[in-house]
Amino acid sequence: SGEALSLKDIIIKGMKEDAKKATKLLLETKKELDIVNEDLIPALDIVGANYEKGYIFLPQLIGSAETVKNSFQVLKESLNSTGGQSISKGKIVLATVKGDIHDIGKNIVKVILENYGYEIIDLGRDVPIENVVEAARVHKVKLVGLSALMTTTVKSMEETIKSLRDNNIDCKVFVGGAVLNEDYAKMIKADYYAKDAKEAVEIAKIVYT
Ligand code: B1M
Repeated sequence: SGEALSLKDIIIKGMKEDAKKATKLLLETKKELDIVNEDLIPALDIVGANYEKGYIFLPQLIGSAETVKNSFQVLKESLNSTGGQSISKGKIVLATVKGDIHDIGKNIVKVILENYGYEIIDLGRDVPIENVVEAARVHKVKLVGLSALMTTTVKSMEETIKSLRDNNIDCKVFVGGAVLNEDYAKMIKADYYAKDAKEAVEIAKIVYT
C-alpha cells in the first residue's frame, strides 16, 4: 500500500520495471515533450549530481539510464501514433561524437525531428569522425547534428566539424548536449546550437526551407 511513486522517483531509484506503467499514467495528463523536460531530464540531473558527489555509483547510474529508456519507449510509441508525416522534409545525419556513449538526448532529438517529418540517418554513438563525413557525403544532407555530453568529447565534436569542412562537405552543422552552450558552439565552429529537441526542429526548418 502507500502512495504510488512519481516517475521522477522511479527513475532516481532505477526501478526499471515500473517505468512504463508510470509513464502511461502521466500521459493521461501531460504531453510527451513536457514529460521529457519536466520529469525525465530533471530526474537524470539529480542522478548525475548524486553520481558526481559519490552518493551513488556506476551501476545505479546505469539503472537510472535504463529506466529512462523504458519510459522513453512509451513516449516514442505515443508520439508515433499521433504525429508523423509520410513525405520527408529533408535528411539529417545525427551522431553522438567519438568517445562519447551518452545517447539518450540524441535519441530524443531524433524522435522529435522524425515526428516533424525529417528523415534521420542515425549513426549511433561513439561515432568515428570519418563515418560522419562519409554519411554526410553519401546521403547529400544539408544538415548534420552532433551530440556530446562530456567536456572531454567536445574536443572530438570540434574535430568532427573541422573534418566536415576540410572535406568540403556542403552542410550546416548543429550541436547539442548538456556541456555545450551558444558560445562554445561558436568556438568549435558549429553553425547552430540547440538547447533541446524543440530548438533542433527550429534549426531544421531554417535549413530546409
Ligand atoms: Co554519464 N556522465 N558517464 N552516463 N551521465 C554525465 C554526462 C556526467 C555529467 C555525470 C556527472 O558526473 N555529473 C559526467 C560527465 C562529466 C563531464 O564531462 N563534465 C558523466 C560521466 C563522467 C560518465 C562516465 C565517464 C562514467 C564512468 O564510466 N565512470 C561514462 C562515460 C563513458 C563514455 O561516454 N565514454 C558515463 C556513462 C553513463 C551511462 C552509460 C551510465 C549513462 C548513459 C546512457 C546512455 O546515454 N545510453 C549516463 C548518464 C545517464 C548520465 C547523466 C546522468 C544523464 C545524461 C542524460 O541522458 N541526460 C549525465 C548527468 C547529467 O546530464 N545531468 C551524465 C538526459 C538527456 C535527455 O539530456 O543528453 O543533455 P541531454 O540532451 C538534451 C539536451 O542537451 C539536448 O536535447 C536533449 C533533450 O532536451 N541535446 C541535443 C542533446 N544532444 C543534442 C543534439 C542536438 C540537439 C540537442 O543536435 C544534434
